[in-house]
Amino acid sequence: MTDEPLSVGMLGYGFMGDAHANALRSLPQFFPDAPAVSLDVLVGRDETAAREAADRLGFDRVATDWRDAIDDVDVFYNLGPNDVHVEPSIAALEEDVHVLCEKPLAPTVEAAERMADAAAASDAVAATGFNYRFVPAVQYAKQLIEDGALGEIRHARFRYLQDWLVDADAPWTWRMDAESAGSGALGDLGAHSFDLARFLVGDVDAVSGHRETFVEERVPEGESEPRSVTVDDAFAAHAEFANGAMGTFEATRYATGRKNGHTFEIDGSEGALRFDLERLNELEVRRGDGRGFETVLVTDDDDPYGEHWWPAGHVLGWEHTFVHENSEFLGAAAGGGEYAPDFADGLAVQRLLDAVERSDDRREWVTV
Ligand code: SOE
Repeated sequence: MTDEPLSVGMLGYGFMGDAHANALRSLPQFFPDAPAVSLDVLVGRDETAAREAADRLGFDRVATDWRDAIDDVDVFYNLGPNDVHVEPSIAALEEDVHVLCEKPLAPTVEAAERMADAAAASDAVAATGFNYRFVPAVQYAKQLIEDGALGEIRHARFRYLQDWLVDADAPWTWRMDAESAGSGALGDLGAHSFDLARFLVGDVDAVSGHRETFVEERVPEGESEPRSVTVDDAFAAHAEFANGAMGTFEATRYATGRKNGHTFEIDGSEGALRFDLERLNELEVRRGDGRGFETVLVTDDDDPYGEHWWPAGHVLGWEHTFVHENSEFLGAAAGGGEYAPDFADGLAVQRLLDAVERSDDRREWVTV
């Protein structure tokens, strides 16, 4: 383990830039054993906007071309649109620079395969930004499943519901463009669900998928001409897990009144679990032949990451998932350890997204 701070390059300074920069600033106070970092360079195409963001987030300098950033840093955060995940991440890994790339890993399976190959050939750590694995209640759920508290898993139901496109006048963004994003609600939201499903239940063998696009054109902010929406607004899928469990998945940007409703329910022969991201400190657990579900508040000292934060019951929020994720990622980067979810996990999820699309195109079940 090196004593020098790890120098950080970050591409992108929107929502995810804020989330990761906030996490990096929190680490020294709450995770004092995490490797120290220095915020070296922020990458953005618009120099003025990047400089303003660099000042706000605490970066020393800016670069308008990612190629000028990756040679000089130890760790590279790729937080750009999905099509920008590919070449910069591969180039960084070829230089043995550690990479944390946001999800979904890429716009296509072919690109995700190239990224996973680059990760396999590199000495660096390659992380995919599935931050919901780092919710303490999700890790508690995993422990329960591994300890056999649910017995044999029969059902897994995942839903990710948002409503920011219910308004037909909401502006067009890159998230609605197939070339930049790959897919819509499927890749943006469903990717999180598929990752949690793999984490908690196991591999998926086959899917039957259905996608819809409800509004075909939208106008970009500040422009007058509409652009086509070339991705799905919503999807639903049935899934067959390798362990025999049945899965259902649904994600949408049109669930009126739902802001970030990521829920799952897992039913087994001996017990069951329910989780709702909008109540992320809690896990509802049904054990044995009890009459209903017990609500477990997952904030004790001996709960996952509990000792790092406040006394029991002083709840955590969405931003803490990024602190946990970054402590694990940087620990692996500095210490040469293993990290999950890595690019192989990102590729596995990409194959599921692709299978849903192929299944919908063909109107039949497809093997993943
Ligand atoms: C937007 O739909 C979004 O910010 C996703 O991109 C994130 O991955 C998810 O965590 C919250 O919603």
